[in-house]
Amino acid sequence: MVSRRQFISRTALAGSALLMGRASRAEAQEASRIADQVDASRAPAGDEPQARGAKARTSAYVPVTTPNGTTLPYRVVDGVKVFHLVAAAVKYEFTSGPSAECWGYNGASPGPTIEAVEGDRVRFYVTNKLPEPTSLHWHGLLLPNGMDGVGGLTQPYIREGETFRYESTLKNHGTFMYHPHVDEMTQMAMGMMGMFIVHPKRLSRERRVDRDFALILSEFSVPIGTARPDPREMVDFNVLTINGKAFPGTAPLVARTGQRVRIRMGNLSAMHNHPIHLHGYSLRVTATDGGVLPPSAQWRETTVLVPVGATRDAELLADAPGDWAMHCHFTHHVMNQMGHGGHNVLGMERGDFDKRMRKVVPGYMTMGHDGMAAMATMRMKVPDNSIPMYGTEGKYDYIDMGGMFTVLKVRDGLSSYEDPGWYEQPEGSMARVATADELAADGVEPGGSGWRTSGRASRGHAQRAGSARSKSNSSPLSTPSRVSALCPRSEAPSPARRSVSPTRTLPLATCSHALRPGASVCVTRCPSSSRLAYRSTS
Ligand SMILES: [Cu+2]
Repeated sequence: MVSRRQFISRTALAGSALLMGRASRAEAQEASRIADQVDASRAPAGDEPQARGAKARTSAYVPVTTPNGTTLPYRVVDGVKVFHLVAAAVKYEFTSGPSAECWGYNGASPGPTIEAVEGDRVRFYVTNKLPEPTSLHWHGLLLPNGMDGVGGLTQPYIREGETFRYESTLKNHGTFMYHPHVDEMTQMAMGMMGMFIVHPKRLSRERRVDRDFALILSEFSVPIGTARPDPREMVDFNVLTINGKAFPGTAPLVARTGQRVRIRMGNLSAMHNHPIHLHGYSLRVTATDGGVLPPSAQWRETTVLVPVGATRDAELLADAPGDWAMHCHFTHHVMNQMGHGGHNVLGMERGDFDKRMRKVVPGYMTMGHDGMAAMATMRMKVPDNSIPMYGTEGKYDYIDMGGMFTVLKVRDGLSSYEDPGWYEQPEGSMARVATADELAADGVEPGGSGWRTSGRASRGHAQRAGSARSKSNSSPLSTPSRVSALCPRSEAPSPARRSVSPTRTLPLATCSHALRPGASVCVTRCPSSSRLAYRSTS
């Protein structure tokens, strides 16, 4: 039974194969096979694994999804997969609005993701429409030396207007990249790069995933108001991108609850490694561009450092629905165009400074004296062709991040991988403003510091601690969980006995790090959580 969607995608792909001229039965079959794979990846209701019960099988991979990007089409000629990349200038939007003249491949920067299977014979035609020579290097692929694409070393330059031919058999599988190896500094700073995914010939059950994402990280220096990235920049990059987009232009990674997800990350930034942090999950790093790691060598992280000129595959089981932030943990890499000049005015008492300044600088306004969060929503007019510093309106408030930031959206029962919108938090599961009753019940004084020493909560603490002591002499430190909190300053209190009430004596450790001058802090270790608890006693 062929669904309507299957029919359309097969017809389209088979049709495009026919239109390419040298159509054959093999090509049509190949197109149909790709259509099946594409269909499998895009139909959440029908994408159950086909490898169930089989230890290993011939590769029927789930095609890679490149958020904000595309996959490079190919045609099969006499058993060889033939691809064509055209290097040329491209007018490019980093996020909605501002654009720059970048250089890329096939009208995109970064170029389309190349996808093939280990053992494939592949042929690449590379046409140079740039104003200078180029070449194409296949980063991480094991190829004959003459196909390695290093201008001058392994091949002549591809000069303006020329088309070069690269051909090889894919020996290794994994997550790789492609980029020029002539005038590297300029050409990569202008956006010339792409991902190259080689699926294994035989796909073990362990390596099977339901969603497979490819992300390439890059950084640009586009001085505000200018039209092109500045390749000379070494430090101050102001447009940080995932697949060429800065948040809020980055498309989310969408998965259905229960799916296995692989996130392939490559970094071809000029100067920065990027620690990519995913909220809500523990990532398992399963591969680098050197190959798949054996299970014993894989490691778990929540922040995967992706060095320049390297790739990392990280995997997770999408068992927690929600909108999970995923971003570079360099705080300056989750900012859009940010001026780094000027003086630090944080904490400045403005007084009539602005008024006096406006006499010499019309419209002058001191910004950042009380933090920068408010600047996100000021809707200040930004110079021509620049990206506002911060992000976008979120479901609950403003999301004050930009740059290398995206969202993993996990949902139950998805019927499509289109952006499902913002997550609806289940009743009672979201952080919110505390009520006065709750504060009183837990003895929290928002205006003070530490815990209340009188009233219901503190009496309750003393009573509970006392009763715990009476029940068990060996565990007198029972600390009610509601007063359990990490001591903000010390994790290593010196043991001591102190009196905390006129009538009850508890063995407590004293912490020399007072929460406020003159206050002393009792530190205990909660026997159930083994966390340190602190309580102000004055
Ligand atoms: Cu970064």
